[in-house]
Amino acid sequence: MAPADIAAAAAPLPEGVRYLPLHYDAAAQARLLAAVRAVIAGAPLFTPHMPGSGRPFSVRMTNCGALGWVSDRAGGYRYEPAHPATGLPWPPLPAMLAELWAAVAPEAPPPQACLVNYYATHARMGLHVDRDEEDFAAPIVSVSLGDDARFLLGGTARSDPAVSLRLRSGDVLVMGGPARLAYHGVARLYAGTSTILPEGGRINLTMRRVRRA
Ligand code: MD3
Ligand code: FE
Repeated sequence: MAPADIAAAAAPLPEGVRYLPLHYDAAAQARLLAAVRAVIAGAPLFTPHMPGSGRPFSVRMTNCGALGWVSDRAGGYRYEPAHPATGLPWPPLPAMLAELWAAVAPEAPPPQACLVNYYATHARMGLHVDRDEEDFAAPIVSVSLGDDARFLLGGTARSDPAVSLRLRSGDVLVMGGPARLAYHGVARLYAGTSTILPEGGRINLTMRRVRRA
C-alpha cells in the first residue's frame, strides 16, 4: 500500500462527499461505455484552451445534455448549447446517467450538463473549483471508466489539506453540500490498470446543474 492510500483510508472523506466504489460492475461499465462512445461519435472530443494564455488542456473533452462546458482563449470558461467545432447541439444525456442522478441526487432537479473528460496516459487536471455554474445547491455526480487515477480533494481554500483517493473504473463520486465548492484535481493515471478502453486512458463523466431553476 502506498502512503497516500493509507492516508486516504485513515482520513474520513470531507462532509458532503459520497464515494460509491465499483457502483458499476464490469457489465454495467461496458453498457455505459457504449453510450459514451455514441456521445463521442456525435460530439467529437475537443481540446479546450485556457482563457488568457491560450494554453491547451491535456484532457480532451466533450459533453452531452442540454448544455456543455467549453473554454477557449477569447471566451473563457462557460456553458454553451452547441459543440464548438461542429455547431451541433450536444447529444442527449444517456438514460443510464439520468438514472444514476435520480438514484443518488433524488432531491435535485435533473442535470443540465454532463462533461465527458478523456485522459490519455499523461493527462492531468490541476487543482480547481467548479464554479462556472449559477447554482451550487445540487451536487456534482461523477463516474470513472478506464485506468485508475489519483484524485486529490481539498477544502474550499486552496491551502486546505487534500485527501487522496484512487478512483477506479466503475466508481461513482457525489460532491454535494460544502464539498460542492472544494478544490480538486487529478494528479496522475495508472496506465494498464483497466482493460475496458482498448486505447488506454480514462474517461470521467460529471453531471451538473448549471442554471438556476
Ligand atoms: C469535487 N473532473 O470535470 S471527477 C471536472 O476525474 C473534474 O475528471 C475530475 O474535476 C476528473 O471538473 C474529477 C470528481 C469530481 C467532480 C466534481 C467535483 C470531484 C469534485 C466538484 C467539487 C469537488
Ligand atoms: Fe472539477
